[in-house]
Amino acid sequence: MTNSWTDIRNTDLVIVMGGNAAEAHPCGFKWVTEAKAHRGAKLIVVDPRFTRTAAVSDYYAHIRPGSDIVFLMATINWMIQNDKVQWEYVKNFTNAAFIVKDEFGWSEGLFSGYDAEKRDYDKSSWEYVVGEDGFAQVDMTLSHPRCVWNLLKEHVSRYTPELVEQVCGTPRDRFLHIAGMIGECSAPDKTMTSMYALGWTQHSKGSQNIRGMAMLQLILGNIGVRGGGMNALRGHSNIQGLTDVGLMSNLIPGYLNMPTEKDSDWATYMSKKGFKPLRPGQTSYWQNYQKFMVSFLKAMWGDAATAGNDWAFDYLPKLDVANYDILRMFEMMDKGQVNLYFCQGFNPLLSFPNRGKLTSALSKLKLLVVMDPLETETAHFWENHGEHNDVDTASIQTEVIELPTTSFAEDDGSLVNSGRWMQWHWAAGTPPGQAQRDTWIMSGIFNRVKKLYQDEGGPFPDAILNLTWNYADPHEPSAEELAKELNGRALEDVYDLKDPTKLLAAKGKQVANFSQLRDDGSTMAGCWIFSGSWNEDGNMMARRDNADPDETGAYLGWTYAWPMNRRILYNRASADMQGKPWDPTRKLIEWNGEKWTGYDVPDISPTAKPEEVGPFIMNPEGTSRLFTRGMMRDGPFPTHMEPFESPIANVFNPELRGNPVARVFADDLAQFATSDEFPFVATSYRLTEHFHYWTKHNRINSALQPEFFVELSAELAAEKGIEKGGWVRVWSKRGSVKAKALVTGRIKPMQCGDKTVHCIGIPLHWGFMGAARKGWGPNSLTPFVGDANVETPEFKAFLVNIEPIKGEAVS
Ligand SMILES: Nc1nc2c(c(=O)[nH]1)N[C@H]1C(S)=C(S)[C@@H](COP(=O)(O)OP(=O)(O)OC[C@H]3O[C@@H](n4cnc5c(=O)[nH]c(N)nc54)[C@H](O)[C@@H]3O)O[C@H]1N2
Ligand SMILES: Nc1nc2c(c(=O)[nH]1)N[C@H]1C(S)=C(S)[C@@H](COP(=O)(O)OP(=O)(O)OC[C@H]3O[C@@H](n4cnc5c(=O)[nH]c(N)nc54)[C@H](O)[C@@H]3O)O[C@H]1N2
Ligand SMILES: [Mo]
Repeated sequence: MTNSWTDIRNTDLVIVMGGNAAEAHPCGFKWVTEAKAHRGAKLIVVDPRFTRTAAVSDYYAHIRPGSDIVFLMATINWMIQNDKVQWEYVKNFTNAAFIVKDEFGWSEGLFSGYDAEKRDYDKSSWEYVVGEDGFAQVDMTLSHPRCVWNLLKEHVSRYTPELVEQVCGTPRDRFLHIAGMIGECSAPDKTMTSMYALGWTQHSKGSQNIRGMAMLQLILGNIGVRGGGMNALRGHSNIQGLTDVGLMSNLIPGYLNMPTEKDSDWATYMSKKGFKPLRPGQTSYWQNYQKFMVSFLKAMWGDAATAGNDWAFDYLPKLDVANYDILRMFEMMDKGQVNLYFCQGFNPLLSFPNRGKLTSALSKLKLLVVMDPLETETAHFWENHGEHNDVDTASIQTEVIELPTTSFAEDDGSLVNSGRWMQWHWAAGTPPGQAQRDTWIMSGIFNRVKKLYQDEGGPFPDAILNLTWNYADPHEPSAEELAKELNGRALEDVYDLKDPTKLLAAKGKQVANFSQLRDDGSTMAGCWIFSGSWNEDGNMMARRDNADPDETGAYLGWTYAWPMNRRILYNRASADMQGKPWDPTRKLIEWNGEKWTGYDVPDISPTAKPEEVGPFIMNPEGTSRLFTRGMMRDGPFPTHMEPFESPIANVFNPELRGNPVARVFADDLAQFATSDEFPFVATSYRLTEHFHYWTKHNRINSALQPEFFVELSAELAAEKGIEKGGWVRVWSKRGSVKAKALVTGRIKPMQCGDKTVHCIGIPLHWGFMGAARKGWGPNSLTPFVGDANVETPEFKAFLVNIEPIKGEAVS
């Protein structure tokens, strides 16, 4: 989230598109209710299904799964056509004025530089014109034909209300009504908030869906302001923390990059992190990259990381592919390239696509270790459960070891919520039976591996033998010790860079925040963005002061929000070029002639003059980006792409299938279907009454939603002779499931041009372990392909067929 849950109460308009907040985030959704009750805010929902969020909305429209880019680009087009643009914001705070290279272009659904064979773009034309002075050229009048604004105008001109009707199946008048409601929020004193989750991410172009809304929010001037923002509703209680501490295979904690094999040494790696400002006087905060990276390496390897050995840079693994995401790992497993799979707090057999392939992959392992408090399907993948897991046990040679762990409720630690609040929690129970904390188990493994290297040697043991491990109990580091390590401390006395007589942090003390981190080896920090969360003032994450002066919803004394306890990112953009709030009634920060003051921690140097320094300090431009340059693999603007399995051809180019740069493994390509055989669009989702695959182990939840079902419209049921409550078979090119039919008015057939599109909804909570009745989920059916940028699987739009199963009783 750019903003916070509590800030949603400050909005005028909520758009829930690509999520179902009332059911999947019911506690957070209360802030929508607050905004409606106390500010008269309105709620728009755009979803293929009439959800319980839709049930309390002011306006609802249905949309064909996987077509949101058309809707969003058409909304931007409508804003431009109807002059619903926050002009001062767009000109000064976005890259609208930047001039783009002549070679950049778009035609027939593709941008310049496409190479069909490599399934990739040469992105060199997706860049600004840079002058001899090293700065990007701009035209503040926005009249230059090659400025971002005019390129955007042309790009979105193809997306008309008629195209929305034809591609999204959303009636034109519904689209226009929504555009009108959104348009009101271009006024500087009106804000809209975007709440989204998997309805947008789980597509092969998921990142571009989100870009589309981010661009719209920038055009309306809604980023960095109270009641605005791009608000990703995170899933698992600590999934925000997972990405923050770098659990993605291509990340190092704090969103630093894992080196690739092209980064043959430290100098080469760092040469790509220069981040020279692209406009005069801009902050370009990533210029501090080296301080964060060296502090991380010092946290990892302490005294063994020295200037002489480039801070032990060589100890880090170097990626030979873009990333080792889960799809790639299972592909490799299936090809027999993986011996041991360590599966911690994860149930991929049910949660990843194409269960047939996953079963085959797990069967090729030598050893599978599962660390989990529950008996998961993944740990029991080899067991025959009749039709619910029909495997040939005797032919599977994988050895499986289950290590029972505690769950988060039996642990101390911190959970980072969607709003980046790091909230400390205390264990609420003692672990049952032989369950042990994850830290105990992992320490045990580390200590044993280290001892093996010590006793027997082996190639390149340095990274393991030199790993810092100074915990009071080396067999079980405490949550406190780990949290302090993430915050970081001074290894030598640290002085003010501008005043070398001023001591900031004495040797051995916790650093106050990341401004005290250094690149000369005098500091360490496990995760620079967490710096400030446990400093010499104590555990800031444990704070529980709910005072809310001026009723802004910021709660600056409640826990700790990274970075720097800032509650709204880019908050300098809440004020105009003179530093005066766009909306005085929703003041956030303000320039008082000398410095920034106000109700949040300024997201800019406190003395940076408003006319000189741009609000988007992480970008070398100082502005936000309507045109992303070469940052996204699939284009600097979002362009419409169909799902890999779609009933409709891409209107711009019928030859294109799915996202033209998404990675597809050869065997999977052969398993993608077309709509002549599989005519119906399926989408998958969760239910309020269950949490993934945990709560089916709980009798109360299992009673609330006892049985696997699929949802379909009354029209499709009539067409297929399916009875309400009757059994149906649903199958895709990859598998088949059996379910009860929920015939509902919540899903309607959609008219896309001359094609009627029927949608089938599939909830995901059933398996073959636990207290609930056995069942399936969507992932026996889903395709094995992910988003081109981040590899989130395409769970939300794929093709199936359906038929009634005759002869069985209707319950
Ligand atoms: N009770 C409960 N709450 C949970 C969870 C749980 O298991 N149970 N899981 C948590 C986790 S990990 C996560 S990630 C979040 C997920 O939170 P959400 O993303 O809100 O949940 P989903 O139910 O997966 O999907 C949301 C909606 O997207 C819609 N949708 C599908 N395709 C499209 C599309 O192409 N366009 C648009 N506009 N909408 C589409 C679906 O119809 C569905 O209503 O929920 C979290 N909260
Ligand atoms: N078709 C389809 N598939 C989907 C989705 C979808 O919308 N559609 N949603 C996707 C999403 S967003 C998600 S997040 C995934 C969820 O997929 P998973 O993460 O695989 O599902 P969970 O059941 O949440 O598994 C988490 C496991 O962690 C265990 N656990 C809990 N606490 C601890 C602990 O402290 N230590 C350890 N070691 N284990 C612990 C739980 O017992 C549980 O077995 O599913 C994905 N799959
Ligand atoms: Mo999730």
